[in-house]
Amino acid sequence: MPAFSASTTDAKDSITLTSEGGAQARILLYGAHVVSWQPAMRTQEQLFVSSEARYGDGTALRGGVPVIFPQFADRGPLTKHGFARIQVWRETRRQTLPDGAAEVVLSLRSNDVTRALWPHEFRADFIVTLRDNQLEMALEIHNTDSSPFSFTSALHTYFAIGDIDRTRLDGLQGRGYIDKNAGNQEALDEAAYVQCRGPLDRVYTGAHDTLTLSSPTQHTAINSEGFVDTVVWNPWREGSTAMADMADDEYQAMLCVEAASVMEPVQLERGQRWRGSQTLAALPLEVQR
Ligand code: TA6
Repeated sequence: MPAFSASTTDAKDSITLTSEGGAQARILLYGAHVVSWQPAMRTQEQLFVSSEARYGDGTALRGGVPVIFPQFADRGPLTKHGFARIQVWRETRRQTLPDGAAEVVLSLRSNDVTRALWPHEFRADFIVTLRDNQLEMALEIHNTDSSPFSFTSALHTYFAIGDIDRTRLDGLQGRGYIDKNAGNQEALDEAAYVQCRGPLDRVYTGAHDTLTLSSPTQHTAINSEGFVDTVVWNPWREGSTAMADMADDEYQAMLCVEAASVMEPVQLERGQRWRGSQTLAALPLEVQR
């Protein structure tokens, strides 16, 4: 099972996109996993990948943007977070858009392995569109079966934030959430912004406006469409220590802000399609609060 190497950018198992103005993103075919995003205006990597990350042979990479489908976490009978992140996807299109954006489409069809786990026919397309200071990731699910199915899903984005003590997430004030660390209790977030001071694992329910993530290395507007929930997760020291694929202190350098559909499974009739996307836009660091 290969260890993840950030320096190998031309490996045959990954795709590197470059926008007209020099932004770069790298996507592994394994999991259609975005593992790197560097907008044109930044010198810092914007996605966290653990120094202990491994991938392949059923192991999901710790960091980047795992594609979660058809089951979020352990909310169902499947393996945790479903199988999309541990399947090898196929590149089906790559193009430059008229505005200079670089785009790639990776696809996954139901196959013997997925059918044995989840008996449905589907096609999944993951579309990554890189503009100079924006990364758009869209997951499209097409029910190619003769009967309906339902699923939960997420883009489990790990942001590289540099210092968890100087990181805040704005845009969730007044929203209800399910607190996984408190036995899935419902709560209302009255705080002006989310700041981690210990382990945090929340599913914010229902649609909301733009979120803004601010840290020493990050000032990013986060928008989602199609996905109706937002998951915010940091395992803190005890969680990092318990994970074999994360160094004990790496919780200080990451925060997951996930576009998700968790509480209400998406229902797809035969022949129907669903699309969910998360768009990250880099903002100048100097206007950070
Ligand atoms: O999205 C948050 C979460 O469901 C957490 O509860 C935590 O377990 C995390 O995902 C990571 O899951 P993983 O299977 O990648 O270890």
